[in-house]
Amino acid sequence: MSLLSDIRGPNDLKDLSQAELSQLCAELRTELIQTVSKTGGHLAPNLGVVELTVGAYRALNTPPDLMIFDVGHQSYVHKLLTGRHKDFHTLRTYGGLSGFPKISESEFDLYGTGHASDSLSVALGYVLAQQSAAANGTSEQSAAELPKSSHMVAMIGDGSLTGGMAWEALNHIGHTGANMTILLNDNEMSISPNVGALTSYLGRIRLDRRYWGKREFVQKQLERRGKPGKQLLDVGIRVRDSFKHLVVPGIIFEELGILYVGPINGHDIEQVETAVRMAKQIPEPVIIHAVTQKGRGYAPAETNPMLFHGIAAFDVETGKVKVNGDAAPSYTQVFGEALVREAEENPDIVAITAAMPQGTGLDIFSEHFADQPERFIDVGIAEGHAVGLASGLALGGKLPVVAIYSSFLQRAYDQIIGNVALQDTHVVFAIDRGGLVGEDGPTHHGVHDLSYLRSIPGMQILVPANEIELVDALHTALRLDGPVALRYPRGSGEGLTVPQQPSQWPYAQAVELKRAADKDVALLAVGRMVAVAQEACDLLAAEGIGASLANMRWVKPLDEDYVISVASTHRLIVTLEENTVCGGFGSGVMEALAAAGITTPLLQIGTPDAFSAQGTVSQLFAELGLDASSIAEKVQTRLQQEAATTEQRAKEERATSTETATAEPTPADPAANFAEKLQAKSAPPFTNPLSAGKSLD
Ligand SMILES: Cc1ncc(C[n+]2csc(CCOP(=O)(O)OP(=O)(O)O)c2C)c(N)n1
Repeated sequence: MSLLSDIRGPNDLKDLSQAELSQLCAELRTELIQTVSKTGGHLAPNLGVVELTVGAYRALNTPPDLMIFDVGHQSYVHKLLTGRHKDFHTLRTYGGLSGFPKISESEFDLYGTGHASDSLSVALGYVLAQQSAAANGTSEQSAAELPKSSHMVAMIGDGSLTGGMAWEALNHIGHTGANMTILLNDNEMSISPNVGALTSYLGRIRLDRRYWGKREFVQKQLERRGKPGKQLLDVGIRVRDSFKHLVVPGIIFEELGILYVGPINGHDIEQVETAVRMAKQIPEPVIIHAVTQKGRGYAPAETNPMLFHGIAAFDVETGKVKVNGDAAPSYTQVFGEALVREAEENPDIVAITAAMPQGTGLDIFSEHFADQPERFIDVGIAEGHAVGLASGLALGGKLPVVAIYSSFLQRAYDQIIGNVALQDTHVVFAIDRGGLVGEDGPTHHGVHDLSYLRSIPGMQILVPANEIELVDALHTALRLDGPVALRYPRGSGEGLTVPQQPSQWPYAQAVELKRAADKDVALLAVGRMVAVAQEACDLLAAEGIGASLANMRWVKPLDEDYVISVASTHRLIVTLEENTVCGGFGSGVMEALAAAGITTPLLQIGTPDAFSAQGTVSQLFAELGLDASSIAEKVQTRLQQEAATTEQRAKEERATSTETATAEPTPADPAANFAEKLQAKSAPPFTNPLSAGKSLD
């Protein structure tokens, strides 16, 4: 008899016996392993929080009590306990359950997370809003909308606790004394082993056998906190004599005004439940330090929690990833290997990651230069610091390469502007996951970087179209001055053989790939869209439409001479990018045309001004009209519109002319000829059911 399928909400956990709880945890683990083995996802983090989530929910009354999850990659157990068991097989698929909490998915998902270290700020804001409503009274309606007497628990990992935003929140939480619980899930891991002084600090607490693992101690400690009541407790909190400093673990939190409880065994439901129950009763902020094992209960994940942090589909028996043997090396790998070759030549190169050595390919670098550890820096989940640090390193004579995913680099926007661009330091930003990333969905799509970087004075932005170009772009970026960004997508390259000796790109020059005899349209593409545009060119050619094509390579500085030259000779300019059309590459082309006073029609194709869904990249390309047939269809439609407009204008001009008012267009009229050509060729136009009605124009 399955217990899991009968759980409708967290309150259903309350009546379960110890034996049933053990069975439930086993069922949860089986479900996690079976589902993620098919869909891929964050397995090890979730296996590690099974008891932590169950124990916390047993102590809470949900709703109105609520839990919020930092990053949210460990929220699968929460999803399974909050009415989503039936749909769990759709995890991370197109139209299915999100791999992260999502407000629109469930009333139990208080907040849509995906990026690290923000849970404490959000939780505090929520608590303060409730406090304010309770203290001041709001309008009848909004007071009614707020859940009554709810308690907020924020679950945050030791990795995410390294992020600056979490410490800004701790600072504020201690100051406000807000009644909330921080459930610190300490598994000693970020994606890779956690780094930094805080980690060493937590490690010292963990290793102190006076506290860890002794249930009596936990019990006593909790009693000391809770039982004597608030009055005693207040005294207890305030009296911070030196002896207590020596013996009470977690003093760093206590000094900030946050009561520390722990360390407790995060796999002991009773300990977790007791701790959360006590924390709920204490009208102060409390941090419960729970020690857990990442990947718990599945041997391959316990042995290799890094691999199983976020894993593709795998074989449950062997724990081996089901790899496509023919897949070309990823852009990430090509970048990592190329940087090693460059750094062999240039001893000033220093590589920086913000807790993502594997994800960015810098693990290759760190292993290669293991004997020069000063050349590889992992700052933890601290993107802003990584960028500030890079600028200082550059000022000190180093050549820093900061490798960060496009969406996570958003965290460091101020540092990119103030610490790097304004100082004109030569920092190279290697921006991985530029474009649509697939199943991780909207929090992780890297579709804003071209826009947010393009507006920064002095920023140079290179967008390689394949893995050979990636190596060349890196080679080029390392030889420029000032801030330089190169951005490339997630996943496999095109399978091209990367030459050992890279080439340097001519500065701000596009590469024309095709010049059509009939200059109907010029496609200007960057990155992965170059290959798609090539296909679109072929489809257009089959329809008798002459399409020229250029790989623009440089989003900034733009090859304006080239843009102006094709705009002067073609009927339509089309820009193609895997970035939002708002302020991206196409906007750069538009600005260049406007500045030159050129009025050639422009069609900008990219991701829309909306958050894109999760799914495979090809599903998303089809949905967003970024695949070749959708592009060809849009181009054809736009050409027809332009031809019709031109013809209409010509008609109006003829009508106003007294001599030729009744004359028919002559066969030599180019607009009429072109309109005829399109009409003859284009009925019916390309059919793409997936893109119907979803034009991005
Ligand atoms: C701002 C930001 N940077 C990087 C990441 C990538 N990331 C996702 S989970 C994770 C590690 C989190 O470690 P921890 O909080 O300890 O959770 P665990 O997986 O160990 O349970 C990282 C670095 C992110 N989601 N957000």
